[in-house]
Amino acid sequence: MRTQVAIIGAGPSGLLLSQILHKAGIDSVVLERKSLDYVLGRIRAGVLEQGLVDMLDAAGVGSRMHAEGHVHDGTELSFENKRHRIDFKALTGKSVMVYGQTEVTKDLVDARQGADAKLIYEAEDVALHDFDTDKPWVTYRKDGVEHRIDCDYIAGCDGYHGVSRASAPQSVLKTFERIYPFGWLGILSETPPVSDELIYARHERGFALCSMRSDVLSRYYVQVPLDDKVEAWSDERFWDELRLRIDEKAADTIVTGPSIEKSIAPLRSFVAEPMKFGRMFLVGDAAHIVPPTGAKGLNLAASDVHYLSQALIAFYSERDGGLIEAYSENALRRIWKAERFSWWMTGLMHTFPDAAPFEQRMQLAELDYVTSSTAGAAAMAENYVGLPY
Ligand code: FAS
Ligand code: PHB
Repeated sequence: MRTQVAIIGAGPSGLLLSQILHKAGIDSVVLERKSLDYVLGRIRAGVLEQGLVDMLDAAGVGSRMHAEGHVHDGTELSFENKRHRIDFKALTGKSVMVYGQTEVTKDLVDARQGADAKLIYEAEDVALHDFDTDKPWVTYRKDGVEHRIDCDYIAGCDGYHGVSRASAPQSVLKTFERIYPFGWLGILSETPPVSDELIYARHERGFALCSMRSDVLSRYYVQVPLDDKVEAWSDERFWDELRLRIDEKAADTIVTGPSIEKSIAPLRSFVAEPMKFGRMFLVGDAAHIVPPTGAKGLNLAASDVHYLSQALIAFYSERDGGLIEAYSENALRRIWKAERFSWWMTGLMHTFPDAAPFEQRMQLAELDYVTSSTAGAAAMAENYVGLPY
């Protein structure tokens, strides 16, 4: 088989890249190691920046998002039993869209399947070859049969545990990482959200987040120790702990119910540089991870896809390779600013086991500043709604 761009991974990065290239008349094949059902069963991000909303619209997959998603003009920071609203719209003129990553993935799969795209699920042992030459190729096994795909470029959209970054020359690859001393226990429940907007809560017992997927589907998180186990958390224990960490008004009005999904995710900051190795590119979680506190993970994958798709379109339409050569530098400039914001917001809202009383006071002073200063609130708001591409 031959294609112009071989895409490894059918998460949001791989599917969005494939759809945008298709709209530009560029052929791709997407190789995914899991089944479609497995990919669609993952519960992940919930907040879309305007940049991603615009990309989904341009890719022709935004209609259900606009019909079912919720536009949020602000968010609430809760600490010392009081809620403070950060008014994105007034401070930046922008909003965010609350619409689950699972739904984005479903919309992209529907669009790709509708265009008879070559999406190959349960592709085993994907391997990348000769991407340091102008004739790269990829191999994989499907139903016991080995296959080869010759291509012009390889897009490694295969996430943090994928094969693409592992295939990069390790002597060239540089990584930067911070592992946080806690995780997030998240649940999904078929209950009405406790508030119209998200509530980020800082409490001495630990961070909590009240989010949602729709008017009847809520998403909640509490910070837990790194060695905690989901089995140790009954629904009742979760709801009791969440009530202790959010403000009294929310605790008194929250509607609880059985969890339909419950899991613990670790938190890390991670960046791999560079993001281009010959004719192979790293995209999305394959190149970087952020703690979900700033709601940046999915949105950073989108801006990588923006830079790479623009570069490939310029190459195939005008034989201009300039943006291809600049891909890594362009993507990393935005990535590092989102890494900084995610690290800052995580430090602001979580309790750190080894934090001295002085650091705890610094957290409260920073929260007091951000919620009482227009400049402080604007700095948070412009990062949360998404810095320009
Ligand atoms: P993904 O990891 O989504 O997709 C990579 C795909 O490649 C997967 O389908 C995988 O199966 C496939 N793959 C891997 N290795 C392969 C191989 N060798 N061959 C073929 N295919 C291979 N972000 C937020 O903004 N907000 C959140 O609240 C949030 N919560 C998260 C919770 C969890 C538990 C996790 C893990 C992440 C969360 N994220 C969140 C981040 C997440 O949304 C990612 O940023 C987003 O999925 C990135 O998309 P991709 O780059 O496509 O990577
Ligand atoms: C979510 O709804 O899953 C969500 C929202 C905002 C975050 C993290 C997760 O910062």
